[in-house]
Amino acid sequence: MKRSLSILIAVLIISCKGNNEGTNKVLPIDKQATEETKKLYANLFNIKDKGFMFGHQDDLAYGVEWKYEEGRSDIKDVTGDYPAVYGWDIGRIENNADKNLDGVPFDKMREYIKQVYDRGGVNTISWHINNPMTGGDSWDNTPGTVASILPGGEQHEKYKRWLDSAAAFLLSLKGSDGKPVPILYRPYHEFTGNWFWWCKNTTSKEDFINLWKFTVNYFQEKGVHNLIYVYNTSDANVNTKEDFLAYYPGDNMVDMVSFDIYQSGGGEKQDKFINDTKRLVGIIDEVAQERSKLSAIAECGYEQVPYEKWWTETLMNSIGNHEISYVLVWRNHGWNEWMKPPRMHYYAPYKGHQYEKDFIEFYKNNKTLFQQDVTKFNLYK
Ligand code: BMA
Repeated sequence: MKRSLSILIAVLIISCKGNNEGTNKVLPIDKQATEETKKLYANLFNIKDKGFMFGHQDDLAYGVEWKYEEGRSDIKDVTGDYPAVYGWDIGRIENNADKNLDGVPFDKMREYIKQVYDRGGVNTISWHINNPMTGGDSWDNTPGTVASILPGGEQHEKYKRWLDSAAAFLLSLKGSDGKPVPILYRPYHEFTGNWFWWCKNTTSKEDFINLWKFTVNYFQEKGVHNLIYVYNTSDANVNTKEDFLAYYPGDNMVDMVSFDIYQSGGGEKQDKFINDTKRLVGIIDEVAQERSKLSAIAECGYEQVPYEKWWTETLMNSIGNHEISYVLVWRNHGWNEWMKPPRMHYYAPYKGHQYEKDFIEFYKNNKTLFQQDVTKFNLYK
C-alpha cells in the first residue's frame, strides 16, 4: 500500500513536471501555425528570463555609408556579432513594386530573411501600407479610410488584392530547410498616434478591431500560418494600461504586445524619456503577464545617438528588470536629404561612431542577447 502510494506520487510529480516544462504550453493564436512558428513562440517564453534580444531595422540591407554588401551589418562592424532580431517593412508590396518604401528590393529582403532564419535569428515585419482610399501613403490620414476597406466598404476589394500581394510575399519566405520562416508580424503600428490612416484620431475602435480581425482571418484563409501577431501602440496618448489596451482586438487575436518610443533633442540626458519608457515597459509587462502574451519595445531609438551613455544607461535603465522579448532600433539610413531638415538619419552605431564603446558595453551585458546567443537557444526546435 505504502509502496503503491509512493509510486503514484512519483508518477504525479513526473507528469506535472512534464506539463510545466512542455514547450507547447503556450500557443500562438493561429491554430494552424507551422511547427517552427509554434516552437519560436514557446521558446520566446522560455528565454525571457535570460535577457532581451537586440533588434535593428534593415540591418543586413544597408548602413551608414554602405548599401547591399553581402554579410555586412553596422552592428557586426561594431561588435563582431549580428543582432538577434531583424526588422523589415513591406510597404509598397501593395503596388507589386520591386522595392519597399525605403528602396530595399523585395528579392533581397526575402534572401536576408532566409539567412536570418538559417542562423537562428528572428525576423519581424511591419507594413507602411499606402492609403487605399486616396492613393496617398501611410501618412495620408484622411478620415474614413479604415471604414472604406472593411467588408461592404468601397475599397474592400482593393484591400483584399493588397492583402493577396502581402500573403504571396509572406508565403514565399522559406528557410534552406524549405520550411516557412516564422515572422513577428506587426500590422497597423503606432495606432495611438495621429499620423497614419489607421490611427485613433481618424479611426473608431470598432473599425480598427474589425480591420485587425478581418486581416488575421484573411491571411489564415490564404494559408499564411507563419505569423506571430504583434499589437503595437506609440508612446503618444498612452498613460495608463487602459490607454494601451484602447483598441486591443482580443486575446485570440494577439500574440505579443508592444509599443514604439523615440527620444529626441540635442544630446542631453533626458530623464523624461527614461521615465516614459519605464512606465510603458511596466504596462506591457503587466498586460503580457495577465494575458499570457509576450512583450517588446518594437521600435525605439535616439537619432544619431548623441548621448554618450544612451545604451548602457538610458536604454538599460528604461527596461530595468522587466522580461521583455526584444528592443529594436530603427534603420541606419545615413545622410537623408528628403528629411526636413536634411540630416544624418540612423539609430544604431556604426564603426567609428563617437559612442560605439558604449554600445560594445551594452553588447557585453549578460542581459542583452545578440545573434550568437539566440543561435544557441535553437529557437525553431
Ligand atoms: C521613418 C523614417 C522614414 C522611413 C519610414 C519607414 O521613421 O525612417 O525615412 O521611410 O520610417 O521605414
